[in-house]
Amino acid sequence: MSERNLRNELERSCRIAVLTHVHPDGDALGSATALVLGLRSLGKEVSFFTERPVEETYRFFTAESQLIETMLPDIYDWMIALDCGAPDRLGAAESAFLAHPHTLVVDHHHTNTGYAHTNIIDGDSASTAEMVFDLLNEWQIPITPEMATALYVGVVTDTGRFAYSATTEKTHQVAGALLRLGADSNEIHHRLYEVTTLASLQAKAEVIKTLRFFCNDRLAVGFLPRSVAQTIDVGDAELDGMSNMLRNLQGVEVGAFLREREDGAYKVSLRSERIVDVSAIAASFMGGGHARAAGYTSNATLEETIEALQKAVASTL
Ligand SMILES: [Mn+2]
Repeated sequence: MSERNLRNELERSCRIAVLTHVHPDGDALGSATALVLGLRSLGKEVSFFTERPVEETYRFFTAESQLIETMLPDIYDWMIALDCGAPDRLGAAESAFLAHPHTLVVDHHHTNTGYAHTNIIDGDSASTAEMVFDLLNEWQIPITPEMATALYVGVVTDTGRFAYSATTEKTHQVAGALLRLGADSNEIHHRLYEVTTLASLQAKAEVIKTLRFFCNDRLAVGFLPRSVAQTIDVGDAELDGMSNMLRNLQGVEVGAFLREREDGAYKVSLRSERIVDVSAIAASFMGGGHARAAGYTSNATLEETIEALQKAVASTL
């Protein structure tokens, strides 16, 4: 379906559900917020669903979200998934999405196989927010300052502040257009990168205590136990920069941050400097992501998880 026909289809629909991946990041929430507000400006009844309440860090720009438990898939004419590389990343909404007759995916994960009826996938795009920016323009939906702010958050977070290799000339052009449309980059940077919490600082201290090196010190692994996370009450968004912090150590190629989840499994977040394709490593453990930033979940023990990771990284160095 062409993007214009798609707009006509959406134009004819009344109720639209917008979804994104579990543990939504800045790009997921930014692109979803802009699309939700844009479709609402067309008079559509648009609901935005997340599995858990949006984290404090991101609340300054997000549209109000509802929890997936309240979702009644039958009442929606369309279901749209943004920034979600695979259907299982939709969490509790996966089966409803796959069963729905009118679904759209907009995503930039190059591992996305196109699990919706209509798929707009661009593995070269630095963020889903850039793609939503293009779609809103294509559909001639005006971008308000609120929407520009949300999209700018998506662009700036998914490019690591315009630093990752996926950042292109176009990324900067989109960012420039968003500033012109009312995004306040100083305020956004302040909210995202300067304001920190005591919990985040304490989590860093804990992770530094666990730090271990492998592969001739090219792999740095840090770990946060569940008991500690609970004690300091730290959220996912507050742990966002942890694998970057490890990767940024001099001489380190891969930074790996392991967080013990409530169910005892380990969420492994990987960042690489410039050689190792961490999306390939994540994919070998049923995860996904990008060449420089990827992740997966491990159900093995901590030591088994680290050993398997160490072997996978060693084979690519
Ligand atoms: Mn993204």
